[in-house]
Amino acid sequence: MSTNGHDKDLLRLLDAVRGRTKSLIQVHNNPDPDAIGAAMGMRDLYLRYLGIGSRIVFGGIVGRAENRAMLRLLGVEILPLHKADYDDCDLLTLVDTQPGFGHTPLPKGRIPEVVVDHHPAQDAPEGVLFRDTGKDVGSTSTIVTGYFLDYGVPIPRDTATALMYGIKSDTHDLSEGSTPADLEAYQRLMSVADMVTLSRIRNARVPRSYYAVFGRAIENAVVYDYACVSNLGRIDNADMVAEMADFLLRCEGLRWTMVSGIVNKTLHFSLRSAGKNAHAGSVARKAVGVMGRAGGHGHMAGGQVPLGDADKKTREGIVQAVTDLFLDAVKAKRSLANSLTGGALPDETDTAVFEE
Ligand SMILES: [Mn+2]
Repeated sequence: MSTNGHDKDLLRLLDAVRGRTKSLIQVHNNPDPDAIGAAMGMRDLYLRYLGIGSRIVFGGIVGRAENRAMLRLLGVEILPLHKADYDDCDLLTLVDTQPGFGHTPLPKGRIPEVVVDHHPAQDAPEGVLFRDTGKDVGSTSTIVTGYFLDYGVPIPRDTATALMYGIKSDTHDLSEGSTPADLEAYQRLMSVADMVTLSRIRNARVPRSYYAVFGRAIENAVVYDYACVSNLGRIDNADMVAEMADFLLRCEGLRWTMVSGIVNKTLHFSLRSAGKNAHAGSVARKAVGVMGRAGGHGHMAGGQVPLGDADKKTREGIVQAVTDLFLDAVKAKRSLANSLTGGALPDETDTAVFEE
């Protein structure tokens, strides 16, 4: 791909790993479409040029209905992390993540041979044979698409569909954080990808519990000034806090949303900001204080607070503490608290349309 100026990357990669026969491709826990798409691309390149199959492995779960549909409809075979045999692997590839990242556990001392990732580059440990990090692109799928495009390597249709979806979702439809390289990769993939399957992925059927979570998100939402906070209580899928934080941020007049929910013994929360220089990551770190961990970038961030065996009252206290620290960090006035939907409609349902 001419725009990224790294058109020898595929050659360097293949030179570094030639002769390897047992491949594991690991993505971060609870993988997203970008991680899955990029992993599929690496799998196909190894098959084509090294003649070897790969197992795609990760920990956690795939929660979002769209992501589950992606695996199903594109026939992606995956191996749960606990079944990965690192000893019987001479080619470990990390995709959409890097060594040392908390959401990508590795056996102690195991150094991956290959690292391909678009997040800010960390120092790689010695022993990494090929590293492609630190490029100014919005997704790992863009980097992997580049390997194909630079040498005119045909992209299998399912993989093109996955890479396209990966770029789309990591760049918010090619808006925030996207670069010309993302757009070029996306456009080139369009002619190969299966748009019908992509649409079926994006409109995946969801369980009724999905709507129950929406109901709770709206019901429990309190607007303080320009910041909206909602706690979902117990949920079975941590991805929902991010999805609801996005959903609520569309409300006019809001600059911040924070949505939290409890999965097993952990409070998960997501922050979203509509502002330009929002520093959501630093707000998230202030919101957890010393209680847990948090991270993120400009517009979006998230965090977790371990709850242990805390009783209901203690759990509520922790949610309140996170809320208070968040409102302080974004300087929202508590005196202007209101329910999200209060006063938004006339008191009685207008039935005029049904009358003669
Ligand atoms: Mn990514």
